[in-house]
Amino acid sequence: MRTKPYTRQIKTRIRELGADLAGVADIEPLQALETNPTDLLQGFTRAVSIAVHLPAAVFETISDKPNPLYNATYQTANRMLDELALRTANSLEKDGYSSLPVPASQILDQEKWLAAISHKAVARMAGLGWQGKNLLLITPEYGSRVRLVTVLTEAPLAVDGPVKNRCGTCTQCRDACPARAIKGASTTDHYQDREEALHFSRCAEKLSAEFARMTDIGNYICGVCIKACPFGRSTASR
Ligand code: B12
Repeated sequence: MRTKPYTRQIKTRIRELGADLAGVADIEPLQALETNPTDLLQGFTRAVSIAVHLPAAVFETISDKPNPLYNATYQTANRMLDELALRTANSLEKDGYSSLPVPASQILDQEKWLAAISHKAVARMAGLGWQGKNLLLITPEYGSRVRLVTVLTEAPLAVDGPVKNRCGTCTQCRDACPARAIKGASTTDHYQDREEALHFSRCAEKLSAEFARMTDIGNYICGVCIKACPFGRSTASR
């Protein structure tokens, strides 16, 4: 198996299934992440990060809180991502490589707000974008208007590297945040913990105690710091 042509073939397959971005991270640096279960990464050598973008126009319908239109798009993107991850894992398995799809939006620890693994950390190490001041993954193509999923695999794929943070002096996400949760701190690689970038409890409480209880929402969503990011904003709404 020649690594580079096989990696290109896998990425093409993922895009043909409907993904907008795909990259490959080495598992080794990700061992430092808290995972659930703790041995989640055992036996895997690579993590494939897959992104689906949400149209900029959807975010233009948001003012200072989520709305049912964004909620529906959020749910469709999660379904697409879970399907993309499953199809990718099955396809890699058919090629002879054990592979595990990690759900797009499953919270396993409700007290600490933790999933099986951070898709943002995987995506950053897979070169899809950088971790912005809003703590989200920012891609050059779509800004934060992407949702993410991860496939852990033992397939011998060529690794992509992190890209440089391009937030600079911009503070538009901090200024727009309805919970005043974003501190506006900069990082060259990634924040050491969530508190470095956010007043974390303000964000979590706003989404769980207020937005999720709104009529026709019922999910932990917001979308305001995503809308505020100038990267990936459509020309029409700039
Ligand atoms: C729990 C959760 C929440 C909680 C807690 C949020 C939070 N800030 O942690 C609540 C409900 C509040 C929430 C809110 C939101 N969420 Co949310 N959430 C998750 C979920 C399910 C788990 C996150 C998790 O376990 N974090 C653990 C912490 C420690 O990790 P982290 O936040 O990624 O940050 C650390 C690492 O990234 C690390 N890191 C980065 N690079 C590297 C590299 C290495 C080598 C290492 C060791 C570490 C490292 O540095 C950070 C600080 O420690 C993920 C899905 C998933 N499985 O990832 C979605 C997810 C993070 N959410 C997402 C989104 C979009 C949102 C909202 C905008 C809501 C919405 N959809 O409208 C807000 C944004 C809040 C914000 N600005 O942070 C998207 C982010 C997409 C993107 N472009 O980045 C995700 C990835 C879902 C998805 N499938 O796309 N969310």
